Amino acid sequence: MPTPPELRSALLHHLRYSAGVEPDRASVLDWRVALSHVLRDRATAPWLEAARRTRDEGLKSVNYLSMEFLPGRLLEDAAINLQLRDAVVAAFDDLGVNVADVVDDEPDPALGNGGLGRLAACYLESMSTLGCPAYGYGLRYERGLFRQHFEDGRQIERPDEWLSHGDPFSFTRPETAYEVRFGGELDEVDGREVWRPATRIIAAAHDTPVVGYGGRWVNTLRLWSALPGGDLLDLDRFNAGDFMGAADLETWARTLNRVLYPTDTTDLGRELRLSQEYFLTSASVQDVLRRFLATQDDLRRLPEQAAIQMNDTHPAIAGPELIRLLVDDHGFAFDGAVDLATQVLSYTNHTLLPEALEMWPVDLMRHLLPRHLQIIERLDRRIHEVHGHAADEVHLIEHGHVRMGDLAFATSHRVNGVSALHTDLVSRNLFPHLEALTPGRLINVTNGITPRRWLKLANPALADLVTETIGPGWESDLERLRDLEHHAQDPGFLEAFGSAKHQAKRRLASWLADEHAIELPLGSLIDVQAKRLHEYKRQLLNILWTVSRWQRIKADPEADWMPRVKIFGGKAAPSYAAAKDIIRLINDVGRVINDDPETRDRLRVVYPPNYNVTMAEKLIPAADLSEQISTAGMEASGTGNMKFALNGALTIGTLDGANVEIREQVGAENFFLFGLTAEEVTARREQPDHARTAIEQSQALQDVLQAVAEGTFSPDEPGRYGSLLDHLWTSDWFLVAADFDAYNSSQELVDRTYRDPQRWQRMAVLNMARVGCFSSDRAIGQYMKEIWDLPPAQ
Ligand code: H2P
Repeated sequence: MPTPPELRSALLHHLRYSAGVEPDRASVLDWRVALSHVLRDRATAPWLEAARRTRDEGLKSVNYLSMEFLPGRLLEDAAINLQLRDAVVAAFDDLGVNVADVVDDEPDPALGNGGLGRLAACYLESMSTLGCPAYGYGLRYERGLFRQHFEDGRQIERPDEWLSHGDPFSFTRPETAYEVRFGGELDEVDGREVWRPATRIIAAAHDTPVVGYGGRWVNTLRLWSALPGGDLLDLDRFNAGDFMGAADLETWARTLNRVLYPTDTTDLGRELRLSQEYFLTSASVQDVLRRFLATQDDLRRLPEQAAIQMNDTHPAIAGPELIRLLVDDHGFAFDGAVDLATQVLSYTNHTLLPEALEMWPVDLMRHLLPRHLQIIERLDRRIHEVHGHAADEVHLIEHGHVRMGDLAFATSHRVNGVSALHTDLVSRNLFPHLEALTPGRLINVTNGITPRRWLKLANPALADLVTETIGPGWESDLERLRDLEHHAQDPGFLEAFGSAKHQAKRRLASWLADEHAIELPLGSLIDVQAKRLHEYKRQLLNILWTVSRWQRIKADPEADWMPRVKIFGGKAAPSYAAAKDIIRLINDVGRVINDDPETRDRLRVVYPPNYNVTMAEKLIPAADLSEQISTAGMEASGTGNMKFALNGALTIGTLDGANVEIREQVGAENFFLFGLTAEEVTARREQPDHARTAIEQSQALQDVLQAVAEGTFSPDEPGRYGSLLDHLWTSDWFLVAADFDAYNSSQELVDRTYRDPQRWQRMAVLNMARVGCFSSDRAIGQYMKEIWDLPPAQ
């Protein structure tokens, strides 16, 4: 373990030789470059050692394919896991450099949308912590997800330049590169299919070390980018003066990893997205085979050495790709290749939403991946040959589309849902026929979160209190938090717990003031909904209730209202008009309410733009109340719900996703439950005119909708929310109206409970103490045992 003076000289060394400046001329960026190199150096020895052991001891490794990774800032997390954070702080102090500025200088790579990408990052970190050899495979989007701004309350998207100052914590490996082919024709030569592709793009690796807690094991996050190779530039066209046209192919190649998820509402957008998915998958699967063949030559043994996990359907082309490589390049018979691929592959389903279960038009597939389409058709025939009539309802291709969820299921030996309720719904509503053909293939692994980032890094005051109270070690054994239960009645501990929350609120307040010129009234109940914007997550329910609260305060200003701050964080997909309307409504309502002198000391709306992992690290520790209010049956799991509970917030939520299990763990009396159940949701949707009926039964909701319709929050354009209101009155698929009154009653109970600070804190302590099972270490332990067939810890 290096001492602060050793770290200090290492920082000075890298400042000089990696950043190329002297200390008196160094900018914050220079210091960050130096720190990145110092930490990377420390990660490198265990990283190389992990790779060597994996090779020499023939350890099986996991290959986690994901179109999204939301790692958050890397440096502080690496310092914590290398157990160097205190020494780094001391070294910078000694150098007279403000370490907070250096940490804040690091961009937050937005290589994902929300929970799915963040889960991938938590899992990779847990695999390192548990010593499970693993590669995370993704794309190195040059610009990531967009940067969100608000203009007149509307979401505006701007490119996110996270790489503009380089990526000093990673290694670029131009020699770890694979050709990925697209388009072209199929030929039959000597009875074998030969694919003659039209385009070949080189995928090159960028590796980021992922340090496990304690620094004993380090895995790799390998992100691909298209290499603008010489072949991509058409020199004849260039020399003829057509400079732009000459670079067409090069532009297309770079487009593959330019942004995350281009809008797929156009044909070209869809083509690009499928190309991105194939680019990631093909490069990764080729890499898995190359690594295997570097030490062995009998590919039939691949399942003993490699597991490939498909994170949702985005990499579902992995099945056909692995089969293609085995058949076309390694001489396997089709059936043998399918069996082998299935033993290696597994698939996590993260959603029941039809729009997220990809279906690619057959024509597009034929145009882009003709050989894969042929393999999928053959797989489909094979299922029917093997299972006969039992497979009558199973179709990998239907209505001119390839069903990627079914394809992923059919080519995996294990499929998992991400919470108990979700897995049950997947089994009943999504894959009932496939599951009947292969009983036992579908299992549940409830999601988890890493306590290193989500408690130790994000909430230092609370983390220190936990260590003082129950001793160290909880970071890698989160069930130990149970010991806190013994302190739930101790007034001294409850006071310290309350003061840790207050510190987190102060940190949030100073960040909001500095970055967004927003004032946070510290004496209020801090109520947070932070997640991707989606109608099913029901930010709309939250903001309509906020309007209702405002109206009630105004109607009875003398009453003793518990002050609240409603904080929102989240981005909407650029083409998702309804979600963008909701964003605008939140901002419009916020402007009116926050300016109202009659209510502003009792109700505020705060919506800082550009929600990301770094913002989550500030919001979550400060929250008193966690909003997990999705329409039951629609949120697969949620992981924010776990992070808030771990940080001592109480949840107001529906019986949805992992809320169900969180409530079981923390106790029904420590959870604010409301709303229809998943079954009731299904039944309610079938009732004719249920939307209108629900609104007509709620005077409070009618008052709110009337205010919105009259333009109270959009006086310059009273009709602004016409379509949103229309939807509520006529269809209300997400059952905002049906749950409105129940949500209100639950919110009133929140107020009453919060009035008794000791009681609230006791409940919060019990929440924290009882959510240890939602550690991603537990989840990964389950994946290792039940899916990847790996021994517990290596
Ligand atoms: C999704 C699901 C969440 C789930 C997460 C990880 C797709 O994330 O909707 O319920 O917890 O995957 O399994 P999100 O909505 O946050 O983008």
